[in-house]
Amino acid sequence: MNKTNPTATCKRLLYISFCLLSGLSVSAQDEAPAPIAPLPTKHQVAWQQMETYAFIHFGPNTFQDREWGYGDAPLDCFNPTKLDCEQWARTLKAAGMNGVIITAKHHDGFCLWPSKYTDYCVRNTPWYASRTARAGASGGEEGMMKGDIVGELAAACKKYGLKMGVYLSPWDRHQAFYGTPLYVEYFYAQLEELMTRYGELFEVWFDGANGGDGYYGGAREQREIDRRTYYDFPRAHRMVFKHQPQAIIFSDGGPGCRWVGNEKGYAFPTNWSFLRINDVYPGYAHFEELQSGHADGDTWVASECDVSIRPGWFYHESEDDRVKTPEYLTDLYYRSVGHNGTLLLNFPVDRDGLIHPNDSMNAVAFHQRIQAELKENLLAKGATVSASDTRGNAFSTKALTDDNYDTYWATHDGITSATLTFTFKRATLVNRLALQEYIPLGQRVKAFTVEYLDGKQWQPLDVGEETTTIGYKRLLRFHTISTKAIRVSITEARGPLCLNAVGAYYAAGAEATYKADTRNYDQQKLLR
Ligand code: FUL
Repeated sequence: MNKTNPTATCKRLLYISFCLLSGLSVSAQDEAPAPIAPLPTKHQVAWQQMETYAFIHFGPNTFQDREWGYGDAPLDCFNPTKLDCEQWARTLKAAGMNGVIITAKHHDGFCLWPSKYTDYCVRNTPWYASRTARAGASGGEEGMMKGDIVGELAAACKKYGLKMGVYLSPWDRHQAFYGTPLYVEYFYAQLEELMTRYGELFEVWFDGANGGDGYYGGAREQREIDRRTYYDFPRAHRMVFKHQPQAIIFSDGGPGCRWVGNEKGYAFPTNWSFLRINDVYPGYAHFEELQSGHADGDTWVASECDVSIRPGWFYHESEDDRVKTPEYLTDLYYRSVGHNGTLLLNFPVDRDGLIHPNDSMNAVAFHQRIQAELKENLLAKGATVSASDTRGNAFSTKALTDDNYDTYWATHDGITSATLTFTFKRATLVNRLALQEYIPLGQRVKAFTVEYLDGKQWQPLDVGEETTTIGYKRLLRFHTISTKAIRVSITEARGPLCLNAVGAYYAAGAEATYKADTRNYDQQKLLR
């Protein structure tokens, strides 16, 4: 039983008539489909392929039980006696994280590296004194790293194969000159230190929280700046790209990747990797738009879903028993990576300077669970695929299950809807599906449906959320079905279709965990 999608068939017939009338031959197209703008850079594609990476929030707040330090914490509070960046790196690796971004400077202005430009940094803490005494004055690489937490993390990342990124808060509640032109120069001097000292960085984070009350060298007052102009962000972008051309710059509106509009770790199921770039600025208030992107956007700025493994970004002992469970984190994975975003999972390093065992236990169990749920693509061995349209041999349906990112199935020019039918050798249990568009050629799919063969009848598959965009990756969960065939129909797209992967999985013991209108998912409770 292999019905084809009537709309796709119609379009194909129209296309054939057009070719006959215009004297063109109806041949297989061997050349690749033309890209459809906006397009990602190769660095944006590589960044999206990382899928999951970690955040580390650490600083005086950790010792003062604060989330937003006022900028007045005494330097002697900072003494993580067991600090071990290799423990972080090992833990993050085991939790499936492919990189880590550290709060080199948070809003309190304290620097985790010994900055030339301020005394308000690790250099003047008890930790530094004991660290450097232990390390000795050996010079060389060890000498460069000693007493430098950003440096120690960079070395640990290198050792354990993680990419590294930095968070440099534009807002600084410590410096007396915050709000004046001098602070902007200070900000750039620090940015240059970070861009030049620690090797290759995959991401640079500029937070949207900017200006307000603070210590400001003892003034203890309110200071407002114009978020759109004060920092001259285009200058920051130039500086980053000069030293770190591959780095993805995060902010509310990119340019590398965008905030997803909530701090809860998920994107909406409809999620375009585009923004109308001139409409979005630091502190952009239309959170809802960031969660879905702009369908008519002119620039590629994919979404990053940030969330902490605990309620707070920084460590609080009172939250030791409020660490997100492996089940919760798994749910977030499907709503972030599976909704065309990346997952940036925060680990609040504790007062010893370590990732707390409750956090590492749950994070590692989360990773193992994802690996188990999506272990075996049942379409790769046990199924045949037929497509209502295929561009040419170079773009055959084989590409969908060959595990090669750069091969893809494509349709002819003019064909923007098509049906893929996967037929199993025998009835098979399935409860997860994965779809991927070949994003180097753009994000195209606007709507699709999924059906399964129930006896002799095609039934719609209830995946509990709208089936609209796909993008880099779309993951679908549903109650376990036993079926002989699955049919994916792309019903609307911005151009010919280019899909590089389709997967069907059976997550044993993990029934679909939700069935809700995700548009209402905690929307009322957005932080910020
Ligand atoms: C926010 C900050 O204000 C929080 O403290 C945290 O760093 C989070 C990741 O971004 O905007």
